[in-house]
Amino acid sequence: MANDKQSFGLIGLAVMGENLALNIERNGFPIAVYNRSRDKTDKFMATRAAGKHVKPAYSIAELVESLERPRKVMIMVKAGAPVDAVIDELTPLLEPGDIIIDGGNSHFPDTDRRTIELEKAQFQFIGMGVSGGEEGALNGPSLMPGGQKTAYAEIEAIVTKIAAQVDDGPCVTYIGPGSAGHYVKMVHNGIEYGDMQLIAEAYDLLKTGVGMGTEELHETFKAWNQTELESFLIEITADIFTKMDDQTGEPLVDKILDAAGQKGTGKWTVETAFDLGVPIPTMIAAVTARVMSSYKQERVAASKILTSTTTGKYDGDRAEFINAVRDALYCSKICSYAQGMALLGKASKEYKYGLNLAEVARIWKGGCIIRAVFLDKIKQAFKRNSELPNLLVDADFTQTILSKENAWRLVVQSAAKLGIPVPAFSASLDYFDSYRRDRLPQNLTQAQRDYFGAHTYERIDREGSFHTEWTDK
Ligand code: NBP
Repeated sequence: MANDKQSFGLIGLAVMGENLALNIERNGFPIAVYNRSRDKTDKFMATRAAGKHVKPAYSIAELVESLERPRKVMIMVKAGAPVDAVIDELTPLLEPGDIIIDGGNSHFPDTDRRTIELEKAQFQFIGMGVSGGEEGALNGPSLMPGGQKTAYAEIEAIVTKIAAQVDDGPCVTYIGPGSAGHYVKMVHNGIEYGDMQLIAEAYDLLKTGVGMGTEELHETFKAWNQTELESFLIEITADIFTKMDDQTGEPLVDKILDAAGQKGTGKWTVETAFDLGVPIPTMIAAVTARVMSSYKQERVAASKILTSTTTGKYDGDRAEFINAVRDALYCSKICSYAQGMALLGKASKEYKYGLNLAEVARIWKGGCIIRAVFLDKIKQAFKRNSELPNLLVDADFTQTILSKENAWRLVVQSAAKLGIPVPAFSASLDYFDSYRRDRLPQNLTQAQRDYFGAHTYERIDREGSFHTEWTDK
């Protein structure tokens, strides 16, 4: 009987799958779940899913059998080969018109390939970015679905209910065809890398340059969360400074090894930016900073050789400098988002995604890791002008950044003087300084290329391509 069937199927009961399943069930959609290792399913059914409208399946065939048509099956497993393995197992059991949703962090070229393969087999396919971690998945993530519009129409009722809800709607929208959803999620993660690195640099300046302890750091970030910087990442940063280590009674953050990993999405964002020729120096700096941090042993050894004469302490007006760090963080953040949105704009044209950047900013306002009050300003900027070439030239952002520019320069100068690395702050300032320059020194680069390789150059005063014999030889 049709009403015995479940509305939705989910494969993969790790952190994200479990929480999404509970979110979907809580919103009134009976769900069937399957995990490759049976013990996870059993544990889930015996604990968090107990007494809920969750039907366990112990084979993919059993899962498929339990679903109403067109079937909607979401795959929430590790990105890469596991997704293909699940699709291969799933497709012989499905019927034309059924919908497969890949909710993991799949690399967008994989999503394009799967879209073609699955469309050929008459299945509908949605590549959907999901952001918000464990808590978001359970209580309302930001969702970035891409693929066939007809498939989106089939899942719209579910995704609009389970997504985070903000003042201007649910944090989900149809992103675009093919890999549009996974592309936008990838750039979201690149921006997340940038935000996290910028906050880490502000922390270093306040800790090392100003001499703040964790209590004052907590108070400072808490106060910053009442300003234009208000965001999930600033909020959790303030919280982190209050957590004491159970074993030593000292601040836990000071006991954590300073080596961060970087998984696929940050690197992929950098790669695609180079492929499309879009400058994203802040995100590149953020990925590089994580890579550099992983050279812990070498850094410790080098610290004993490359001893510095700088004191590491700022000797100017303390309160003024703290405010300047906040302003520098905000200006750098604007540059980082300007880069991310410019990358999305270029990708939209190149890959024919048809992205609505105001909508992208809107669905990031809640649920996801980069959620912030600031995203509303970005939404407004793209609403004012959907063809805005860069956020920096939106009147609102121009005014903000120019009003804080001196503070930003003070911070980057001071960091250089003190020997505190601020790769993302300075990459952002360089981005600003390069973008606003009507003439950059690449005329010299072009002259050099023509000199050694006869690469030719263009002139500023005449049309055409020119070559010069630079020497008499
Ligand atoms: P993981 O990325 O840790 O993947 C674990 C799941 O994949 C388990 O259910 C595992 O089954 C299953 N799996 C693997 Br591994 N190989 C499989 C195969 N060949 N066939 C079937 N199942 C297989 O889980 P996650 O952290 O929940 O993330 C899921 C996806 O969501 C990933 O793409 C991730 O990048 C993305 N994501 C994660 C977060 C987050 O905060 N964790 C946030 C946003 C997006 P098993 O139990 O049998 O080993």
